[in-house]
Amino acid sequence: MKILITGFEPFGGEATNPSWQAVSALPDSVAGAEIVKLEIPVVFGRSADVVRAAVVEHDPDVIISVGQAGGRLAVSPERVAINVDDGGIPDNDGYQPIDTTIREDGPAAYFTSLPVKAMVTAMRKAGIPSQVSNTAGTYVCNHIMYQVLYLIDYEFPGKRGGFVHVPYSPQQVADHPAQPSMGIDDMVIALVAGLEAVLADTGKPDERAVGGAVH
Ligand code: PCA
Repeated sequence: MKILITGFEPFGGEATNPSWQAVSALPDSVAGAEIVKLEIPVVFGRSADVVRAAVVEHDPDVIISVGQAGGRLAVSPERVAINVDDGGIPDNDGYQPIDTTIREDGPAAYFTSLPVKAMVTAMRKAGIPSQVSNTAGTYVCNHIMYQVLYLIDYEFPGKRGGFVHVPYSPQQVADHPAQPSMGIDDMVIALVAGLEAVLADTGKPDERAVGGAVH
């Protein structure tokens, strides 16, 4: 079993991106599975090319991307990716799409094929705040999640894919007073617990746990 897990380079004026800091600190093996780590650009389109090349090179069973969601309180596995790019800020190549369809021949949305409820339960059992998220936004994180699930749908059947957002790191909130943060070590604990939940998953329906949102 092999898992490809990606983190992003910094964007939006930040000096660091906690997603890559946490991903790069992961062990090389979790529950017997090989963990392949990859830093990817915060760029529409090119991020997906980089991930696709790594999928071809490594042939992973599972592809998980991790990104920074400044302002969030908890590590949040994403339920769904939508077929739209709508950049609130330009990407790292200066491109700012507005209401652009990601894949003309793709569905309006893809649900993750990861067991997000079981992942949240595992992260919480490991002592880290976690909750399911029902929107990955419309920036590069939603883009890469959609692109990975599209690639699995059209080109790499049988693989599983999904996305996890992490909060700011404590270092980042020195510049964002009153924003929540989480230490990189805690993100690593959460990600390992989430990976273990993915690996323990047998493909049966996800755990039936309360995790919805009222708004
Ligand atoms: N977060 C951004 C893109 C890269 C990242 O780490 C997002 O949530 O879209």
